[in-house]
Amino acid sequence: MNREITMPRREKLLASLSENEAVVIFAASVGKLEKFKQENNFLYLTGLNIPDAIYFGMKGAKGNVEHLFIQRGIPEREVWEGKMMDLGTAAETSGIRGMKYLDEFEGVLSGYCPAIQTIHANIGNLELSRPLSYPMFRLLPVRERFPHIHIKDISELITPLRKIKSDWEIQQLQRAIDVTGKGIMDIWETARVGMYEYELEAMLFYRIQKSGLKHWGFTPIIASGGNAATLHYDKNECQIEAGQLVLMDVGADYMNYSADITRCFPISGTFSERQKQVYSAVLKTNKEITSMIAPGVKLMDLHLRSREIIGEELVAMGLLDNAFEVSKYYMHGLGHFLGMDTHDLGGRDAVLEPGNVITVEPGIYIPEEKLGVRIEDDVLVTEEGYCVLSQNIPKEISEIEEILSARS
Ligand SMILES: [Mn+2]
Repeated sequence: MNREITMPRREKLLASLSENEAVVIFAASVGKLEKFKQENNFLYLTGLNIPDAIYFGMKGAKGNVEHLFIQRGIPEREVWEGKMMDLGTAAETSGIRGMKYLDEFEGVLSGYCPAIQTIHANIGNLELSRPLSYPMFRLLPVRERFPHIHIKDISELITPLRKIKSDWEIQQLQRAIDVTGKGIMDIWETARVGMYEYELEAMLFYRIQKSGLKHWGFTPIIASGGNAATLHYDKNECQIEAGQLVLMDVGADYMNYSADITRCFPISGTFSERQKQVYSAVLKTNKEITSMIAPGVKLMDLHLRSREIIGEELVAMGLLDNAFEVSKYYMHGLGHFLGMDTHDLGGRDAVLEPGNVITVEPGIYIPEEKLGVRIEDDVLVTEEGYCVLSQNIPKEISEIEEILSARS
């Protein structure tokens, strides 16, 4: 991600500030022996995959000011962590002129503070039951010494930007989706009765990495039989038994853009009559809701309509007397915004706009029958309506059974 991509984003962000408002975005830190994953707002605005840096932007009386604070390359530390990025490379990649070192942050920020009214930072939601985020912790001295400054979470400012995806962003997301889809289809050809859920997880991750993508977008769910009725089942520890339907809710990450796909398949090769019935009801909902997607449509209306359809289907199947009780077997929302965060910025009250990407993921979960079905696609809202980015990943019963029948 270079400066041609990130500079216009920062220009838009700073343009949305009032005079004497500032933005402070903290990069992710390196966890001990953990894989580094950049903070998404920082990456979105700077394109830099370096830990512990800080971006500062401000709309001042004399125009915009920008600084980027990065770590000094300390030889003793570089022995362990590798070469640090130097100021010149960071400036070249990001297009930020006011480069500084991290140990200058407090001093530089103090100089601007008397003029600043509001700081928008990636502090997250302040909850009494949870520890302060690292960005809030770093900004506490500001609140103490400059009590006139309001410190607000950045999401209000950055959501309108991040929820409209550029063509470049769609390309990254499409890559993540295609690799995920190919992995899912490979699993259909490889999975056998008696394998463990974690074996499928390992095989899928191997294929994702072999395709050049390094991370999962989120913890994968591989749920056989009744495990699929636990919505966020992520233990992936059970042995898959003959006759079970296996639900895989998975997504590879590419350039911090995350796919989010759910497919279900019968481990024995064919759907039972009951599995077919429930699967068909979910598939019908998935398709009808997708066809409603267009600019101006409310995400909430898609959700409500999905409840109506599934409610009717559940009554027809004899599972409910009254469609209003749909929550008994369909207890989650229809979908969410998708992007750098798997549950991306956007919110449930959103009205769809061209450039939004959302998931469509209706489901039916029947614990007493040890059965759970969800079919999840990733859908781009276009000027004309919609484009299903995951359309190449089969979801028809006949298509899935055909792929499974090719197993030896
Ligand atoms: Mn999802």
